[in-house]
Parts: sequence; C-alpha cells; structure tokens
Amino acid sequence: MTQSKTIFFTVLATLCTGCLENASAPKKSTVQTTADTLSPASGPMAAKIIFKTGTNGSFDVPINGGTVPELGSGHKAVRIFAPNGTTTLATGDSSSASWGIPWLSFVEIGVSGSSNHNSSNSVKALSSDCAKFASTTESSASLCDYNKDGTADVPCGAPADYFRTSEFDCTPATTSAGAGGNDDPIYIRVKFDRTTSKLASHENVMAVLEYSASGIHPAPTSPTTCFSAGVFTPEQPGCSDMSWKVFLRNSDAVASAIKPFLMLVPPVFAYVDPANNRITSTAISTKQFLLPLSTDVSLDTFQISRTGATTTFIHNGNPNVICSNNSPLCVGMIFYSLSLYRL
Ligand SMILES: [Ca+2]
Repeated sequence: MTQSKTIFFTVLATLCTGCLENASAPKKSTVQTTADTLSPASGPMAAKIIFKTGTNGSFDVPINGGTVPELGSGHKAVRIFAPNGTTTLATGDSSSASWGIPWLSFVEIGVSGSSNHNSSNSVKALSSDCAKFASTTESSASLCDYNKDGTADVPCGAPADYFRTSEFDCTPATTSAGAGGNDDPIYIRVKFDRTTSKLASHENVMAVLEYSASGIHPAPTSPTTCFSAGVFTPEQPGCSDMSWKVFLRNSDAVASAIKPFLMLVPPVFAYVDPANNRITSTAISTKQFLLPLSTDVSLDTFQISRTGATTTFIHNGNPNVICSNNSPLCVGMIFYSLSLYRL
C-alpha cells in the first residue's frame, strides 16, 4: 500500500469510527418535560416614583418640620406613575380606591426639620435645608465659590421642586448617619406588600434609580483610607465626601442586625473643579438593583440611606473654595426618579 493510501484509510477509519458509533448507539428515550408556568400576581408590572413636588411629581409639598424618623412616618408619595412618567397608576395611599398598585404599600422619604430628631434644626438654623425639596430659586442662586477668590458665584442648587440633600446643611451635630434602620433620618424607603395574591412568591423586582451625586473632592488616589480591618468603609475620613447605601430587609429588622445590600455612593459622578470654577458634570446617573425578593418572603423593605458625610466643606484645605447653604451640587444628592419593574 502506498503511503498516500495508508493516510487515506487512516483518515477514513477515523471518520467512520464516529459514524459507526452513532449508527449503532441505542436511540435515547425521549423524556417529556413540562415547564412550570409561573404567573405573576395581577396588577401593574411596573411603577415609577418621581422625586418632585407638584402634579407631575410623586409628592405634595411636605409640612414644615420634616418627618419623624420611624417606619411609616416619612413623607409619602401620593402619585405613582407608569414607567412613561406621565400615566398615573396610583394616587392617595394604599387604603384609597385610587391606589392601583396593590403590591406597593407605600414609598416614603426622610425630610429634615424640627420633627426629625435625627435631622433637626435645633443646633444649626440651616439644618432643615439638609434633606428637602429644592425651592424654585435654588438652581439659579449663585451660592458656591469654586474659583478660590472667596466670593460665591457659581450656581450649585438642584432643579426646582426636586428632592435633594445638601451636606453643607446637614452637619453631624444635627443629622445623624443612617444605618439602614427605621430611625434613619435621611432615606428613601419602599415598602412592598408581600401578600402572594399581590406579589407572587416567585417574583423579584428590579429597581432603577436616577440621581446625581456630587462631591467637593474626586475619589482618593489611594483607596487605603476606605478600608477598615479589610472592610470597605467609605464613611472613613478622607475616603468619600458622603456615603449612601442600599438595604433590603424585613420592616421589623433590628437595626443592629441590618447589613447593607449594595453601595450607592461612592462613587460620586461629579466633583468641584477649582481651576475652571465649575462642577465637572451635572449629568444624571442611573443605577439599577435587582431585588431578590423571591429568596425570602419576609423581605418587604427596600431602603436607600445616607450613611455618612464629611464635615469639611473646603477643597484641599483651601478656605476660599467652599460649599454654601443649599448646595447639593457641591456635596450632595439630587434624586430624580425610581422605577420598579416586577420580574
Ligand atoms: Ca468665586
């Protein structure tokens, strides 16, 4: 046999080995499988909260004095929209006939003021400006000084009527840091009704938050200041100008037992740029969280809490680069919307 024929038959044998094995193999039995059909509970599959007062927002103007820091005593959303932001799905509260989202018990926020004993104005007159809805003139007022000349000349407020925090006005003497519990002073809290006829036990929720987060400093060049005993702890001095965390828990959870679910801030997406007398960006950012509600039917409370903030509102030690009263675009948050999608 020539060498070329040897190669030919070797290749043929190799190919046929596979063919013969397949041909002679017993046919596999066909197992009929039936996929479980899981139906969601009735009701809208999505809802949107807009952190703004007025008829095109989810909130009415809060009463003076802020909110008592306890579950169910926050300032409640009274208009919940479809994801398009215009179609109203629910108004009033969950006891109203017009509340068309049975799986949503309530959405509430913490507002500063004399009634909010964890964010009161008892020490610093301006502390009711810590967490509130922006006034109609906040966005146009030139309150911040970013160009080192000692004169405030940069607008640093939030758009009119939007919910925002201005850390300059919070001050640790009057506003305590939250830990995810019911007595947090500054928070956004969503309470789900886990009755399975309203939200089936296999259902989860994806939350999409639109917000801006600004700091007077960019992220530190060395993140070692952010760790404590190997744990990422952005509340550490020098790590982040402010910190916000996301919690998913039972509404009755003991505060000391609550652990964060996700980090929201840091990072901040904009910081003060003294060389150019501006903030690096005023863009709105988006973050999404998948809430694994199906893993535990006792999970009914989704909370975004302010967990810490700086006490220094000057840039790199320069006393002429400063934040001011009502300056969420110096160190602070502006909240735009929260959309909830059942999955
Ligand atoms: Ca200036």
